[in-house]
Amino acid sequence: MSEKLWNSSQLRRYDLDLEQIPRLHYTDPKVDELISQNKPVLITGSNIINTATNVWTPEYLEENLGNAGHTVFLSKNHKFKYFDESKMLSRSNPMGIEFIPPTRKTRMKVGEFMKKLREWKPGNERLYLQQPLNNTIGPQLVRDFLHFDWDYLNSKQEKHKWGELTSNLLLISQEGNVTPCHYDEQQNFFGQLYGYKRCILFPPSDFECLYPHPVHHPHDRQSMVDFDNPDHVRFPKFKNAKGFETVVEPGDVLYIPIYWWHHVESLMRGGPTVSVNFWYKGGSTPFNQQYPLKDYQKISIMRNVEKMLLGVLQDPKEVGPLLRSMVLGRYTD
Ligand code: QVW
Ligand code: ZN
Repeated sequence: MSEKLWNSSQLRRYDLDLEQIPRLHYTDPKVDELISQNKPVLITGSNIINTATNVWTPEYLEENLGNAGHTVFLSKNHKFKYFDESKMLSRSNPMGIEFIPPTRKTRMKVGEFMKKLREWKPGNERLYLQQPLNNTIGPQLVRDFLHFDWDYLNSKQEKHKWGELTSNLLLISQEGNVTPCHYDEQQNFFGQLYGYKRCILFPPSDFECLYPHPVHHPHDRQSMVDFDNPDHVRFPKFKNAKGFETVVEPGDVLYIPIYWWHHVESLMRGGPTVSVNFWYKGGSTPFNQQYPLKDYQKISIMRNVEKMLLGVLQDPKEVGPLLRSMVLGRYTD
C-alpha cells in the first residue's frame, strides 16, 4: 500500500543498539495494550489527523497559518537542544545556572520563515518553527483542526486515564534538523503530517545510560550525551542504552509515553517536515496502592528530591556534593 519513499542513507548514523517500534493499525486491540503499559506504538491507518495529513504542507501553512508572529529557533548546527530560560542566571534569578544557549529563539511571521527556508544555503543558520496552536491561527486551519478525530483521541484519553490535553505544538522543520534526546513530563500523541521523521525512543529505565542534566539546569530533561560524538569516558553506560526506533510517515501517530526519552530527526535530503503533537497531562495515579512503582514514577521521585535539595540548599553547586556524601560508600558498592 504505502511505498517507502525514503532510504537508510537519509538517516543519521549513531552507534546505538536499536529495535523497531511496533507499527499497528489503529483498530488493533494491541494498541491499547501497549498504551496501557506505557510502551510506544506507531498507530497507522487512523483518521486522527486526516484533515491535515499531506494537507498542512509548507505552502498551505504559509497561506493559512495566520499573520501572527511564531516561535522559531535558529541553530548554527543541525541540533536544536531545548533549554529552559527560567533556569538561566539573571538578575531576577540569582539561583540560575551560568549558561550560553546553544540556539537562538526568535519570532517571525510564517511568510518570513518560509522565505528563509526556500532561500537557505549551507553555512546559514538552520531554522525550526515550534508554535503552539492557539487562537491566532487562521480559520481554515481551525476548521481542519476541529475535524481531527476527536472521538478517537478522547476515547484514548479516557481509557488510559490521561489528564487534560495541554497543548498542540505545530512543528515545521528543515530537513536534517535534530531534536536531541530528552524526555517530557506529558503523554504525547505525535502526529506526522508532511515528510518523514525518524524517532528513537528509550525507556525511563535507561536513566543511568542517558545522563540527564541536573533538574535545575537549563537543559533539565535533556541527555548530556551528544549522540554525534558520545563521550564514553564521562558517560560509560551510554553503550548499554537500548533504543526503539521508527520512521513516521504522513498520517502516522506515534505514542511517546510520558518520561520516555526521545530523539527526533527530520530525514536528510527529504525536504521540510510538518508535525503536530498532542500533549496530555499524565493523570493523577496516586502512589498509594500502586506498588511496585512504575519506572517513570521513580524518575518523578528523583526529580522531586533534586528540587527539594536545591530549595533548602539555595545553591545549585551544593546539590551534587551533598548527594555524593550521602550516597558514596553507603548506598554504593
Ligand atoms: C520533534 C518533541 C518534538 C520532537 C519537539 C517538540 C518541541 C515532542 O513532541 O519533532 O522535533 O520532542 O515531544
Ligand atoms: Zn519531546
